[in-house]
Amino acid sequence: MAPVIENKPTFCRICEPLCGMVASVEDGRLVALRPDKEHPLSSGFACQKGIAFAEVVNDPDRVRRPLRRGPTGFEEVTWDEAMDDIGGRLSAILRRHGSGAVGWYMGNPGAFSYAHTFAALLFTKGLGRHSHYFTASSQDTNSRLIASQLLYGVPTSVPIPDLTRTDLLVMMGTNPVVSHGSFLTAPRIKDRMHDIVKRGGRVVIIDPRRSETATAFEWLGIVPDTDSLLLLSLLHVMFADGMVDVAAVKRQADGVDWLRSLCRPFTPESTAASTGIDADSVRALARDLVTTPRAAVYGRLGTCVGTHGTLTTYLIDAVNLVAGNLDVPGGSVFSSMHTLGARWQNVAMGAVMRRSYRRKRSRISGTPSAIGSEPAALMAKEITTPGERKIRAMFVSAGNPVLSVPNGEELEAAFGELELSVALDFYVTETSTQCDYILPVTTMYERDDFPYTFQSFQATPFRQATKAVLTPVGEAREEWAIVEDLARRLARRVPAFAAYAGVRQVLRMFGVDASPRLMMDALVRMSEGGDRFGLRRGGLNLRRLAEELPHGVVVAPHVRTGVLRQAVGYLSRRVRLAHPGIADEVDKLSRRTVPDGYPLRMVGLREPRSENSWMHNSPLLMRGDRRQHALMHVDDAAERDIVDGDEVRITSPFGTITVPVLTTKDLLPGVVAVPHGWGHKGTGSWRLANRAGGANVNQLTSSDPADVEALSGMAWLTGVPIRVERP
Ligand SMILES: Nc1nc2c(c(=O)[nH]1)N[C@H]1C(S)=C(S)[C@@H](COP(=O)(O)OP(=O)(O)OC[C@H]3O[C@@H](n4cnc5c(=O)[nH]c(N)nc54)[C@H](O)[C@@H]3O)O[C@H]1N2
Ligand SMILES: Nc1nc2c(c(=O)[nH]1)N[C@H]1C(S)=C(S)[C@@H](COP(=O)(O)OP(=O)(O)OC[C@H]3O[C@@H](n4cnc5c(=O)[nH]c(N)nc54)[C@H](O)[C@@H]3O)O[C@H]1N2
Ligand code: SF4
Ligand SMILES: [Mo]
Repeated sequence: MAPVIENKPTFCRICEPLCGMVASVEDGRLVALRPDKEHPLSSGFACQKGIAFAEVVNDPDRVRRPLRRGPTGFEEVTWDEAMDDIGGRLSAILRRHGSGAVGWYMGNPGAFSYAHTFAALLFTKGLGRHSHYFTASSQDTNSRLIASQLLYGVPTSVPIPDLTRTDLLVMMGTNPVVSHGSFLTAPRIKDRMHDIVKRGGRVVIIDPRRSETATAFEWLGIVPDTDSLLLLSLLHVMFADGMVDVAAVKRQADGVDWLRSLCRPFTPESTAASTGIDADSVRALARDLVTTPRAAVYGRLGTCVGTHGTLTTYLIDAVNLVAGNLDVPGGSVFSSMHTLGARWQNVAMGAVMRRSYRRKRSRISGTPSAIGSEPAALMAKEITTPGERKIRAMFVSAGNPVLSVPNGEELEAAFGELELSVALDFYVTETSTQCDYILPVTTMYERDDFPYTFQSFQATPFRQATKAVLTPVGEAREEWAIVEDLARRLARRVPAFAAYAGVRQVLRMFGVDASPRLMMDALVRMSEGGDRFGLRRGGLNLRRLAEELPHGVVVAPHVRTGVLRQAVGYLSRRVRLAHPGIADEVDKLSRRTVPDGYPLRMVGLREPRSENSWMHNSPLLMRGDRRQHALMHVDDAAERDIVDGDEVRITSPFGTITVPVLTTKDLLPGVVAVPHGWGHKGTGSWRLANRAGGANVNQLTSSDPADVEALSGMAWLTGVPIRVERP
């Protein structure tokens, strides 16, 4: 009998466009993945990583059964043995030291699973209010979220460019041709950007490197970590040259005069030497942003991970506001699910978040907690520093912080001090190899999903949900199920969990499974296009999405505008511009110094065939004997007698690495670009990744509390001072 192959529509959850995919499945097992031609937005596009994911699902190096570390390495154990021991040891730690002794780090892929996100958060917070919660956001998004919290009163109100309607798109610190967009869910983003040019508009890329995106559009080179100066000078010009419709801006925002005096000293002539962008270009850009009716500035990773990420992000939004481009068609807009009562949810959530921001501080640096999480750059010190709330038990799910946070070696060593460490992952990575247990988890195609995290960043309002399209590989379990199991085991010993387990038990007796899935269903039903629990015939719910609309559905042609008053969590319903913390950051700009002996600046670099640290074990992605390379300007190389392919030593005030270098003219002189996510050193089980090796660029970044960004706890990952030598 011929094998029966089913083709199941679903979507990719490696990165943010969430491209439509068709999984060919035989007997519950994945045979192949191909792009979904019937997906309304990605319409037949998927990148190499999306296709290669079949190799991750079926990877022979994948962890299939729970692993426990023994004297001679990892050994397989049963789920029951693993969970029993973890539950017992965790309860003992909790009894002795309280919830402050427990930490959880959730990495980037966690954000792509609603159930995982809820599980990690509820579990950690459920332990008690002293527990530690870290996410990859402090290397990624916290500065963006805190800028939103300051401006709009609520961290989750994040404006995005109105991609499908704008005529001037200024993109700072982002390379969407390679990254496919971030804080901006837009399948086929490159095509959408070309559309702007086709309709007579412009796309301007502000970046120290003539990136793949800058090559395809207009490039304005900027010295790393100076974007806030450029933005202050743009604001200066707009105000000083009388371009601003002050009355209109004052209808949207409080503190306009405060902002005007904040940017007064920053003439474009005074910032040019630092930014490398001359005064005439600044004036022209300011004028274009004001006079083009549909214009937007957008910033992403490169503007989030500098020394003043929150300030830079705040200023991007301030430029959009002052230029008259906030919350208008083609400008910087708030995409939202438009859930019933969203306005009051924003007020309530904003109040809770702002309160925790004021009150909860890192015990190491005093940095305020950003959306309930602590700086991951300080995780090692949270483990090694004695005193109350010293971490003794650590969970890591969907993260590889030994490679992704500053000073991986420090963190690696710190893991050795833990009394209990548990990884939820499907690989033995540089991080999970340090743990006492590795619990095998399902990949995205082995679980149902609704991409909750990304609903508010959609350039075209869209909904898609999927069922699991495969049966779990080996004994893999979902994170939510693992946390549930652990919570049940703790319930007997930890009061918070007893209450939690009890409530769920009672609900179950009434036939209600109070799972994250139920919450997602309620969200879909109460949001734009939803069925309002039956009140709106033909409306959406989670089951209908997954079963009847498997390719997804566009719920509105464009992002709604004129919604600022709903997006703002302050009772004033207006943007709040005046903040002492922002003034402090501006103050610090003039006091920045660079230590002697580090004449160059390091920036990051994402590659089309990598996803942070975790896709280097796919033969398809690693073909051609791929290796990590740093990029350096030809003139800087020549000055140091360095030629293409040379191994060079890169030294920052914080560490040293050795990498091969490629020379290029597509960089500002003085800038060196180094990809992150490499540095596989044979401790993990991923054989191909180990062979490719590379260097961990985060040995060059700082885990010193003084280098953690003051307002949001962000790691400092760009513009790091370095020198480069032939070893
Ligand atoms: N192929 C691939 N795609 C990915 C990922 C991946 O690893 N590989 N990772 C995913 C993740 S986790 C994320 S968060 C997104 C990120 O996606 P993006 O936000 O697009 O980030 P990057 O691709 O890192 O591009 C950042 C750009 O900022 C520039 N830059 C560096 N410093 C500065 C600066 O000081 N000022 C300015 N103006 N520019 C600067 C860099 O040169 C670089 O071109 O990508 C996602 N997509
Ligand atoms: N120098 C420098 N450092 C950076 C960056 C940079 O640009 N420069 N970028 C930063 C950014 S934007 C980010 S987001 C972080 C990422 O930081 P992390 O999230 O800590 O690191 P990843 O490499 O993404 O590791 C993801 C891990 O999750 C596992 N995994 C994949 N899918 C699943 C799943 O469904 N469930 C579970 N449980 N595990 C899964 C993978 O096997 C892998 O071990 O790194 C940051 N670090
Ligand atoms: S662009 Fe991102 S979401 Fe789309 S197929 Fe590639 S990895 Fe998957
Ligand atoms: Mo990220």
